[in-house]
Amino acid sequence: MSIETEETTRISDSGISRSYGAFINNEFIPIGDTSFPAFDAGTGEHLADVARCGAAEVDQAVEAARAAFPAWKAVAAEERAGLLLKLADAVEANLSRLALIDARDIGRKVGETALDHQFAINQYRYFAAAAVTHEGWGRSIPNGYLIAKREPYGVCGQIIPWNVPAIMAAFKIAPAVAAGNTVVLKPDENASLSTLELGKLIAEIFPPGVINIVPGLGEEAGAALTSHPGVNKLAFTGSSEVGRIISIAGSQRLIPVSLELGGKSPNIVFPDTDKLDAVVDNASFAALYCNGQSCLAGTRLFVHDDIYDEFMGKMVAAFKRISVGAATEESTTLSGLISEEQGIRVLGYIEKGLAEGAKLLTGGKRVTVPGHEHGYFIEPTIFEATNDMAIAQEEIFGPVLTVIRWNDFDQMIEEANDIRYGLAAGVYTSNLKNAMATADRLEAGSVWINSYFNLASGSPFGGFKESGIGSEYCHETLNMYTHLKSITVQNEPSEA
Ligand code: TXE
Repeated sequence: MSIETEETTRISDSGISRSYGAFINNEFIPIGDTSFPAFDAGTGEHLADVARCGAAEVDQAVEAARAAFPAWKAVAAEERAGLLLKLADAVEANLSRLALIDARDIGRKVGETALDHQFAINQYRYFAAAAVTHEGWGRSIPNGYLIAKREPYGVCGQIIPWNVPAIMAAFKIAPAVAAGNTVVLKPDENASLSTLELGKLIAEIFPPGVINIVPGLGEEAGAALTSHPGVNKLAFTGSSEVGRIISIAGSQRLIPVSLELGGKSPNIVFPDTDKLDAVVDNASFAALYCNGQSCLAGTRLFVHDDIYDEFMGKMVAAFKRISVGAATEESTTLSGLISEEQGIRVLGYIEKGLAEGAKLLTGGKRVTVPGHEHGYFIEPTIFEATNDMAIAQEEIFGPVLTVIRWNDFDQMIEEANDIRYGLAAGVYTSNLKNAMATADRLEAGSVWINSYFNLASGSPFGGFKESGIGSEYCHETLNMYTHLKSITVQNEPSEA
C-alpha cells in the first residue's frame, strides 16, 4: 500500500476537527469545560481537544442507544448488511487520512495504521455477510414445531484500547450492529481521534442512536458505562487487570461480558524448519508489529538447540538492521511507543531482565529521533532468557523479544503453556505431524503454523486462560451478541 509522503506529514489536510464532543444520536454534542488534549505522539503537537465524558454524557448516549434499539432490531438483516458495506466503503475512501490521524495520535508508522484500517474495512464487510447468514433453526415436534431464534441483547457497552484503534472499533461495532444491537463505544483516552472521525462517517450512513461514541477516561466514562443499568451487554479489550474489574461489574448486574485481554504468546521454531530467513522475518514481525504493543505479539520465541546459533545470528542481524524513526516517515521500520509512561514501563522491564540475569543480545536503549523528542523510541531488543523470568512471563507491550532455547519437545510444550495468558501461538516446522501435535497441546486461542498474525476474515479470535472470554472476528461472534430464544408451537392445545 503506498501512502504519499507529503500526505503523511500534513495533519491540517486530514480533516481533523479542533475539538470533539461526545458523538450521540449522529451529532457531536458541544465540548464542555471538561476535555483532554490529544497530542502527536512523536512531536508533541497539540492536535485536538476531546470531551472528557462523565456519567451525564454516558447516560445521554445510553438513552439514545435504547431509543434507537427497537427500530434497529426490526430492520431487515439485508439492510443492516447494506449499511455496514457502506461504512466499509466510506472508511476505504478515507483510508489515507484516517491512517495519518492514527499515525500522529498513537505514534505508529503510517503504513501499519493504513493496514489497520484495511483490516477494519474487512471486518465491516465480513459482518455484513454474517448478518444475513446468522440463522437460528427449527424442527417439527409431535403436534407442532420448535423454533430456536437469535435475538439481539439491546445496548452494548464497549470499551477499547489504544494500540490498534481502527481494528478495535471495527471488532466491536461490526458484530454488535450486524446482530441488531445498538452501541455505546468508549475509545481509549490515548487514541480517540480516528474513532471520533469514524463517527463522522457513521452519521452519514446509520440511523441516529445506533452507534454512539463517548470519549473519556477509564475511571470516568469507562466506569459509568460499565455500571450503567441501561446497558445489556459489555465487551472489552484491554489489560487483564481492567478486564477483571469489568467482568465483576457485569456479573453483579448479571449481564454477559466478553473480554479480549493480554497475551505473551509463544512462537516455536523446530529444527526441521525450512526457509530460516523467512522464519526470521516472521518472528521479527510477530514481535515488532505495532512496535510490540499488541496483545497477539509473539514475544516468547522458542528456538531449538540444533539451529539456535544460526537462527539467532540471523535474528540479531535482522533486529540490528531495523531503522527506528518517525511514524510519518516511510523509511521507518519501527516507530515510537504510545506514551512516556509506556516507554518508562518498557525500559523498566529491560532493566529487570538484566537484573534477572537474562543475556541482552541486541538493543535495550532509548533512541532520540530529531524533531520527535516528545516520542518514546526504544531500540528493538532481544534477550536470551528462561521461561521463569519476569521478562518471559509478563506482558511488556514494547519492542522486546525474549528467546528461550529448547531441545525436549514435552518440556518445551510445558514451558510454552506455563504462563497466565493463552491468546496465540506460532509453530514453524516442515513436519505436519510436529505441527499438529504442537497445535493440539498449546493452550492458546489461535495457533498459526508457518506464519504469524495470519488472521483471515472469520478466524475465531479469543483467549484461553487470562487472555479473555469469547471469540471475536468470526461467525460465532454473533452468538456472543445475541440471546438464543426458543419458541415452541403446538398446533392446538392438548388435553392435560
Ligand atoms: O490498558 P487499560 P492500558 C495491556 C498492556 C498494557 C497494559 C496497560 O500490557 O501495557 O494493558 O495498558 C479503559 N473501567 N493491554 O493502561 O487500562 C481505558 O480507558 C472501565 C493489552 O492502556 O486496560 C481504555 O479505554 N474502563 C490490550 C481501556 O480500558 C476502564 C491493549 C484499556 O485500558 C477502566 C491495551 C475502568 N476502571 C493494553 N480503566 C490488548 N488486549 O490488546 C481503564 N479503562
